Amino acid sequence: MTPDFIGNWVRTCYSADITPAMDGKEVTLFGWVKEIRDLGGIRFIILQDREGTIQITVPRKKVSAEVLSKSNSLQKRYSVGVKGVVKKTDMSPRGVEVIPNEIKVLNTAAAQLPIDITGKTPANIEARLDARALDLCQEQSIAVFKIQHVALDAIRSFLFERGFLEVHTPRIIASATEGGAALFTVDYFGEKAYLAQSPQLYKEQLVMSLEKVFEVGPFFRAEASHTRRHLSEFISVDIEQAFADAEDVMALLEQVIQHACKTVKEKCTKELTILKHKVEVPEVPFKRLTYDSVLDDLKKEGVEVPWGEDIPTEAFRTLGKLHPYFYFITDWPTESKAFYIKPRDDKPELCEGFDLMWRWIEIVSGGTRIAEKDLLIRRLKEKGLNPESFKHHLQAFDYGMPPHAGWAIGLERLTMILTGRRNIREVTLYPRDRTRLTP
Ligand code: AMO
Repeated sequence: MTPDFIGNWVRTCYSADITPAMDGKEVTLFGWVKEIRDLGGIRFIILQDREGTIQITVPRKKVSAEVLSKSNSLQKRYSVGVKGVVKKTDMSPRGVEVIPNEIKVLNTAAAQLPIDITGKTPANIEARLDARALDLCQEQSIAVFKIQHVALDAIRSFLFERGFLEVHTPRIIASATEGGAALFTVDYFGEKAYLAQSPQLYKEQLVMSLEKVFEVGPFFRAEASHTRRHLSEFISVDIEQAFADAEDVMALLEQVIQHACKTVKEKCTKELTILKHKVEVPEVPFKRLTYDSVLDDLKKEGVEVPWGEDIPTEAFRTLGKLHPYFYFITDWPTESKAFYIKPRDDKPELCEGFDLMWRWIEIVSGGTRIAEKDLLIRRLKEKGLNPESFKHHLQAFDYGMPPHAGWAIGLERLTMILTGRRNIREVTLYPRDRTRLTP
């Protein structure tokens, strides 16, 4: 079948814009065939676009021979244009239908689709990811990424309004920032380079000039673990602020999270209904628990974590039951955090690093940074890192590095919370993990 040319057709509205009040109006729609139902004398075509669906009703005896033949040729996922008249009706779920005057078939689709796009027969996640381009056409998938878009837009505007500048730091780097184990190596013109795990060192250097910066972008971790919350490539929303400490950026963070939840709740009612999910707007300030108090609480629950160690996932699950919403964990042992986190002045065995948790999942990590060069060199050595590999970064500390602090939100993990999805792969367009490099 030769596809029709789009010609001079211009979309007048999306499916979701059509209301009974538009009765009698002519519209031009573009989209895809989602379902076809035949009732003898009438054919119903459910047309889907980004914003939803609309019923195209073809009364066989009343339409032209050409419209009839075009409508008979349609199959699921055909890409089509429809010019027609809006009709108010009690017979369709939305109270409206469109009677076509002209149909253009812009492209055809395979007769056998690898997954059921109506969502009636849910496929498992691997089958969905194998056919990701098609899977993303499902209304649940579209709802997930619209919510992510709205949340990120809310976060960006919030930061712009508070004077943060958006920056872009390198993805190809010469030394590790977040521990050496989880690095991907790159052959950089014969020299060994790495994919950035975070913008940590660059965002810190930028506070000397731009003072308040943020960056949204992909970062890379060669994660050995295959879990429902780890990816090899994830989107990080990073901020760094001069003349600030952990308390300042924690206060900013809880407002950012509250604002993102509020905006999604207000603007995404349709998407949340599709996903059968509710978003609660959290009250601020969030609960602040110290690492020591967390260990005590866990002990009471029969879970022992040796002091100084990171908290294992199983212990976090127990903690998540005790605190079923957002909470901070502060005052971590200095040893458990990265070299750039500032030890407390009064108790150097503890540091000014924090994590923001949602139930059992860590969604943000941040802290006050070390601004003093000698201390930073000492911490690098204590972590078994060679200061020589960090000489370009360390040099910045000779030029008036101000006290500073910052954090990074894992965008996919935030999206999981906002959409109620339990696997990070569902909220990632094209996830990369240990076993998946395609599509
Ligand atoms: P951290 O390593 O804790 O901190 O990362 C910050 C946040 O990013 C998300 N995240 C991930 N999401 C999916 N898959 C992964 N493999 C993954 N790794 C991390 C998490 C996490 O809380 N430079 C510091 C941040 C800072 O101090 O500013 C850092 O990278 O949600």
